[in-house]
Amino acid sequence: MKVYINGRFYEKKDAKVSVFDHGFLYGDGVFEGIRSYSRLVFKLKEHIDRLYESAKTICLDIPLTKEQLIKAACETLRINKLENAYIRLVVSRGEGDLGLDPRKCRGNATVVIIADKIALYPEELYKKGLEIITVPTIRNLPEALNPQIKSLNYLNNILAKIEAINCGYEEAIMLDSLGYVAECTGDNIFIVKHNELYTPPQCMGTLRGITRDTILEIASKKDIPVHEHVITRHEVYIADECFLTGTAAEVIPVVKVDGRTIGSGKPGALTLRLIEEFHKLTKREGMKY
Ligand code: PXG
Repeated sequence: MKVYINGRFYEKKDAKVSVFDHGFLYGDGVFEGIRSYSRLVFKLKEHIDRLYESAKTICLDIPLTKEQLIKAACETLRINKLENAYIRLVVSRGEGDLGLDPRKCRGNATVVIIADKIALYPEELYKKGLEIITVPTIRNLPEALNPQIKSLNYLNNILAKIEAINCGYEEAIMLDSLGYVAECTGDNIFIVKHNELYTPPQCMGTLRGITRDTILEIASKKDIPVHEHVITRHEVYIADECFLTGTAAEVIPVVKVDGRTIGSGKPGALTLRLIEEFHKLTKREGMKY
């Protein structure tokens, strides 16, 4: 495997950044997770735009133009001879000293691109559906650390993940500070009621997921009504169907939440239809490399 760091490719064993990098010392940086399917990078422009938006809010200058970064990401995929891949872009504040002050990182930001294969959940779970629970750790408040910033500070979500794992589950629902359903640790959540889709609005402590947006795009084309509306746990329990969306997990059905069976206890018809439409789109759309 070859890893891109600041314009050069390194073998995996030599792909290293300084322990004084503020990404390591403070989680000071931003990232994106992207997928490619059959040599097409899915929604690359959307991911790159979101990376630059995250960087803008934390006042981090990415030392490449969007076009240069897109070129570097495609080059990393080609050099690693990957057809179906997972791409991790990381931009950190760079090397500094032992102080929070980002001005101490005098050099450029550190840009890392890793391309590898991933399958987040075993294939059978996509057929059977996931069982998940609500956990005590709430999602970051937008006025504290806005969940729209995909920062290297993922401890909020990692704590929620640990709570789920400690209870024997793989994924967790995180609530917002008002007790509404926000999202999962690395995925957005949807429910289906009477053949209509409901998902929390992105202003309520939910990342505006690119897979989420893709589902909204498919729903609009297929005339499936969508409501971006606050959701309570009660509404999840009594939903006909439930599923999660994310670049890593793609679209995965949920069949049990906090011990309540969702709908029939099997992945729902609309969920399965959306999974099929999603995969059709990933085969058709994307940047060729
Ligand atoms: N919510 C959160 C908190 C996320 O981190 C999503 C929703 C889904 O967004 P996208 O744009 O991917 O549909 C995410 C995305 C990982 C990993 O390595 C996590 C994400 C993306 C890629 C990889 O666990 N999170």
